[in-house]
Amino acid sequence: MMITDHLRSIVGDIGCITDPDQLAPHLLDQREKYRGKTSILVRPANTAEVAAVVQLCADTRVPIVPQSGNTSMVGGSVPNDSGDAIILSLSRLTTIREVDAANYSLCAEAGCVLADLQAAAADAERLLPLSLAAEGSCLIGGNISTNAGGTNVLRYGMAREQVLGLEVVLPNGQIWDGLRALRKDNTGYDLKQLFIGAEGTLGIITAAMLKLSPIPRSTCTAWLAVSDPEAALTLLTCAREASGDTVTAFELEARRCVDFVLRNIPGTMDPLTQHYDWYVLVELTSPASNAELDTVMETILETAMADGLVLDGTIAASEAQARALWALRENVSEAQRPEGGSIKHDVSVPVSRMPEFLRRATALTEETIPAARPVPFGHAGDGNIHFNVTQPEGANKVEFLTRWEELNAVIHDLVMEMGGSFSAEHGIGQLKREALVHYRQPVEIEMMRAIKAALDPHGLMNPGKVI
Ligand code: FAD
Ligand code: 2HG
Ligand code: ZN
Repeated sequence: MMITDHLRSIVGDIGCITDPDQLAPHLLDQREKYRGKTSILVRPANTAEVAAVVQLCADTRVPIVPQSGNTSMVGGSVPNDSGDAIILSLSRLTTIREVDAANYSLCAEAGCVLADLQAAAADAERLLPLSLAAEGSCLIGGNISTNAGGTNVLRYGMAREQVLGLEVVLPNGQIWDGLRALRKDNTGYDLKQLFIGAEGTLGIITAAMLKLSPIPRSTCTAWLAVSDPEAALTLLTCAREASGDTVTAFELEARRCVDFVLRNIPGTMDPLTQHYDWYVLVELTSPASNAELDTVMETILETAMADGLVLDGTIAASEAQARALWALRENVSEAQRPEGGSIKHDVSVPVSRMPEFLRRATALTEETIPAARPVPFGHAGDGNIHFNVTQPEGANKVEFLTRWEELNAVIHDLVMEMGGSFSAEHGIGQLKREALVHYRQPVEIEMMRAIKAALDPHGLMNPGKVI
């Protein structure tokens, strides 16, 4: 029997896609940088079927590319162009197995859409804090496999900090049930950490026990113009102190980002009459219904305006207004597309050095590609800047993108010199494999290779990614 027939006997016709037209969207990454090949995508219906597929692939030495929402920013979820690998999609594992409100935990299968899990937590009057612009299409298994960040990291941490336990199918097809719903469990190595952020190179996550938080009952969202990133940094400290550390989001963006959004995303509006160089979106939240966060924000702003940190701003008076302010931030990534080619840098530095980084990175970009347009934005409260650089106006996109590695090297060298990271939240995938070996210490690479060899001795799990 051919492997395809074997796979079909495990997952049935409904779980097999072999039609080239249906396969096509699964072969192209969302940035349209990598196009791979495969002859089959399998969609198992449950953990037992995942395990049977993985065991068959282990026995026959067929590589597997796990795929969730295919929103990876680093080409992690598409196969290479050899056509050797199958795609294993988790999209049919959609059961929420348990919500335990008193334990502040939720157990869900890997194929649940992040936004659906946020809604399920909210139904139980709890918060699943992980939040990112792709939340309507990314799946929780993909989020955990990339250790996703997003807009609430400042307060709640990355995906890793929201995982209490995992169920994983190991590369030999064994099922590991690590779905413990405990806050405290010091019993040997914390094995789940191996799979969080492993980008599918060590096993397949089939379910997760997630940590929930109290639901916010008071929220205040403000859109503020600041003179420069230094002012933003001072404002962050003031806001954290004056609000009793209730700052949940602190997102920075340059004027060019706002221009791109207003120009390219229908229905968006500039809430301020004048133009400024820099903006921050600040959100305060509290589980207390009487937290009076608008008053807290107004007090923060009075002082910040008197000190010249904040030049202008608006506080959302309704949920609809808050959503409109968020649209100015969440659409920046999408708004770049119509402007042509974009060379991306998902980097972090210590929060205290973020203004220095922005100054130096902008100057280096001007030196390297003079008319290119820096589009810096991101999770400034975490020191994570998406230092994206859009092509010069009217330039040739393909020609501009040939400068990708050159500009990456300049910006990544700067980041490393400043004690930062060349991949803050998007991971390594195919895009940053060489950078990983270049920038991480040999001893770190050795440890990573040892772990990979121990768990996946035949190198079948997402080959060509990460390590
Ligand atoms: P995929 O893209 O399908 O997969 C991601 C990786 O995990 C791949 O290597 C894949 O092989 C592996 N994988 C997938 N599922 C499993 C599984 N069940 N078991 C083992 N391995 C698996 N990221 C951030 O961190 N912060 C952001 O703010 C952010 N914003 C984004 C905004 C937009 C508009 C887009 C398009 C992407 C954004 N991302 C962001 C990038 C991306 O990492 C996240 O969207 C998300 O975490 C990926 O989830 P996914 O379901 O699409 O996974
Ligand atoms: C965001 O924060 C995402 O919006 C996307 O991480 C960043 O497009 C990008 O580079
Ligand atoms: Zn981001």
